[in-house]
Amino acid sequence: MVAIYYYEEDSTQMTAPHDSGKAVRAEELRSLGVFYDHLTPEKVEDLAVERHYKNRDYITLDSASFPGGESALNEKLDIFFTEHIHEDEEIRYILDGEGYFDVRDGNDRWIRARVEVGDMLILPAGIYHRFTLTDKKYVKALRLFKDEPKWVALNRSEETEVNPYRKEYKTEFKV
Ligand code: KMT
Ligand code: NI
Repeated sequence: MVAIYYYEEDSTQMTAPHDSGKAVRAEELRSLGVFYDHLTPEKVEDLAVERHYKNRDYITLDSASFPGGESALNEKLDIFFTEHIHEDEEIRYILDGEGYFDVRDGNDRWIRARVEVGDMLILPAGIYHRFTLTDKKYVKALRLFKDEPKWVALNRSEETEVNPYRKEYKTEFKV
């Protein structure tokens, strides 16, 4: 089951918990436009139909099986952990292993969600976020998309501040 808390900056690696001890309720995530639920695979299929998620793929991140080995995985993780937005939802269902999703709250603080098997997380377009593995360094996830996969990550910059999807996100969720 998910654990949600304010992220604490410290000198440990990104895969360490960074747990400030200040818990965050799922409703608080909701107010940022983030959907979280713990679902069976059957319910995920219902949700995919309801929300018109037509495309999908599966991703496994672990150093033993990642194409190109550990260094390729680390490069990928550096990209995932660079703060960014997308112009589409980021929809993830955890099939095995664990991961951390960090999202910015309205005061630009990081909220960290540790997700594990059965956890579903949907990040709205325009929210600043990043992802990393836990110290177990292993996750397997289903990635769903409304239409064609939009992979582009727009790293936080002056440009993303004026991106129309970012602006729309800020207006809708008053952040
Ligand atoms: C992403 O876009 O951050 C990912 O796909 C990370 C792996 S999904 C648990
Ligand atoms: Ni992303």
